[in-house]
Amino acid sequence: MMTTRPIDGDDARDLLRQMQTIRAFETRIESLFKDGELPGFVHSCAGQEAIAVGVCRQLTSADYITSTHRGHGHAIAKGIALDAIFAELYGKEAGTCHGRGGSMHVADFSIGMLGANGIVGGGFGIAVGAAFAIGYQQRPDVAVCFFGDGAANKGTFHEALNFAGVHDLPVVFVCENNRYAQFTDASATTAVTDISVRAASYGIVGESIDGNDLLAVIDSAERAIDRARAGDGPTLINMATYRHSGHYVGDAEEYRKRGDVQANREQNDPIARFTVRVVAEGLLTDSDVAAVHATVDAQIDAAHAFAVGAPFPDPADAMRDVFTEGAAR
Ligand SMILES: Cc1ncc(C[n+]2csc(CCOP(=O)(O)OP(=O)(O)O)c2C)c(N)n1
Ligand SMILES: [Mg+2]
Repeated sequence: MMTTRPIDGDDARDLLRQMQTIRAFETRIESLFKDGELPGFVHSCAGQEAIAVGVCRQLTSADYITSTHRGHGHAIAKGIALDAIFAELYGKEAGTCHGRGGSMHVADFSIGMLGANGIVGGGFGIAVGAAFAIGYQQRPDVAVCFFGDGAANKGTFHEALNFAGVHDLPVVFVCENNRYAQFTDASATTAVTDISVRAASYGIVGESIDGNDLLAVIDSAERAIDRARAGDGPTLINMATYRHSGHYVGDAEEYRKRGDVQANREQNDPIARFTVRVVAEGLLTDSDVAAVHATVDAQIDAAHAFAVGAPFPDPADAMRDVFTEGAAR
């Protein structure tokens, strides 16, 4: 496994900025939700930022991603406007889905973000359909399906990976293996710890990596995406990670040990690990890092203020966008 891919100072700054943007967004959202300021339901991806950033770094806006209920990081890494995702979570008209989607249904087709999804395992078929369309249209693009370890036990996983394998589709399946599905440890629900071993059943390439090592994520994603673009078929990647927060904001977390959570936060934080590394290698200084954090905080403040100040949709428009143009009513 190559984990020493060379990056320069500009790369390091940009990668840190992206991961920190996701972390700061999630931290802010979590506190707003706890304060009763934010409506809906929120699942934080804090702790899993390296996967979203490392994978989406290899993608253009013509490539597709499908996401999960824990999808803010994927949307941000794919390039969604911060104002628009913040407004979406507030249910405002300026949101990416005009406030109709909220946290679990953020989507922005203009950048190839085909949607977060409240249905666990709901992204598999969408990603494979998108990859089939890419092949049919003979485009050079790829589709990436982000999903959790729990979703890997859904029937849709088998159907989608088998179909993708049979048709050699340009799709990459990225399992964010954070060791829990809702309130259940993976050992109680999943017969293997490495989801990528299942790739053999579908005649596709499987790989397992440390998903909290950003550079390992970049290497692995690059290999898989290059393979898909070259017409060499799908890849299933198991990316080991850990979620810092509960399943959702407000989870009492009785199913995991405080010490384990603390140890992962302190020793396995993808942002801290990356920061220590790039500072040690002389790519960034401590003041560069502080400047990135300050810039990100200012952007989150601005997006938050925009979302709070933005108007709600007009109730008269409640049925708008429910039916497509010309559909029977
Ligand atoms: C079809 C379906 N079944 C059950 C649920 C309830 N549910 C929401 S998240 C979740 C666990 C998902 O675990 P995993 O795929 O590992 O994702 P993670 O939350 O760890 O990111 C479950 C069972 C759901 N939303 N949809
Ligand atoms: Mg999980």
